[in-house]
Amino acid sequence: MPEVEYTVDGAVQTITLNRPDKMNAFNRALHAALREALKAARDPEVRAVVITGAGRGFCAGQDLADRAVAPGDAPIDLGASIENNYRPLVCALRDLPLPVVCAVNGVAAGAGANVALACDLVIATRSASFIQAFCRIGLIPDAGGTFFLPRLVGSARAMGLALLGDKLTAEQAEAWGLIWKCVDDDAFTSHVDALLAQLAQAPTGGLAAIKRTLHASAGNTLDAQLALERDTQRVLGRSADYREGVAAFLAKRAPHFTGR
Ligand code: T3D
Repeated sequence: MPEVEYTVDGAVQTITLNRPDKMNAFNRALHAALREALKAARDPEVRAVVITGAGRGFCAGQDLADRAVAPGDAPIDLGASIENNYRPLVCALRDLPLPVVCAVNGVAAGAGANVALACDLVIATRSASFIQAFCRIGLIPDAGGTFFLPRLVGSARAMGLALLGDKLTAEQAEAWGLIWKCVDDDAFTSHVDALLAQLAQAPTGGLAAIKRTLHASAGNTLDAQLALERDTQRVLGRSADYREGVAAFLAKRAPHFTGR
């Protein structure tokens, strides 16, 4: 059974983390397969990506059974795990010039929670939850957690989540602005499908630019950001999708974007 399954339907690539008996925890094989899937998402036919989990959980973070850390064992280099696996994963999600939706179908713990937060839109079932489990085993929130948490929910809530490792329900996560939306479990699939259909028909280059510029704002001054907006709008103004959007508006018809 492959650790990650991916399929393309129309312009939507669906990536499923597939170790359900281990709550889709990350081992080396799952990391490698996920990297492969995200590479495949660069196919020009793909215009939106969704990542979800098989079974009742989304992802329980690092597979702790992979770690030989009994007292007396030689210490292991977790830095290498971050450098070779989690860092490239978060960068791949951020750098993909497409909207990436994380469809959190159940618990998202440890790096599983933060990989979700590295995606562009997070939608979760009402029964899902988010757990910064790292403090329970003497680690810090990785996979971008120390970056995303304070930016998304502010430092008081970020500290509380990271220091206490309590379960945050999807409903609370939405109320706090940690995720985009929490929806009833029985409406989840149809909600996710509709979201993906909308994104896949949108002006893909424009969405990629929105993603890039919003992310860039975290490290920019206002002046630098205004310059980036000018330069980005200059490029987008030359695109076929911009011309189509304006023409469709003026003709009072639905636009047909090609992603170019
Ligand atoms: O090491 C490095 O590379 C550094 C990077 C670290 C990144 C990290 O992610 S560190 C944090 C690791 N994750 C955790 O600490 C979370 C551990 N899991 C849990 O707290 C709970 O399992 C959950 C809250 C996720 C789910 O709880 P529950 O009660 O719904 O399910 P369960 O019964 O605990 O788990 C179901 C099965 O999945 C179970 O296996 P079994 O007994 O049926 O054979 C359980 O052992 C397994 N499982 C869950 N999480 C992990 C796991 N197996 C390995 N690693 C896991 N992280």
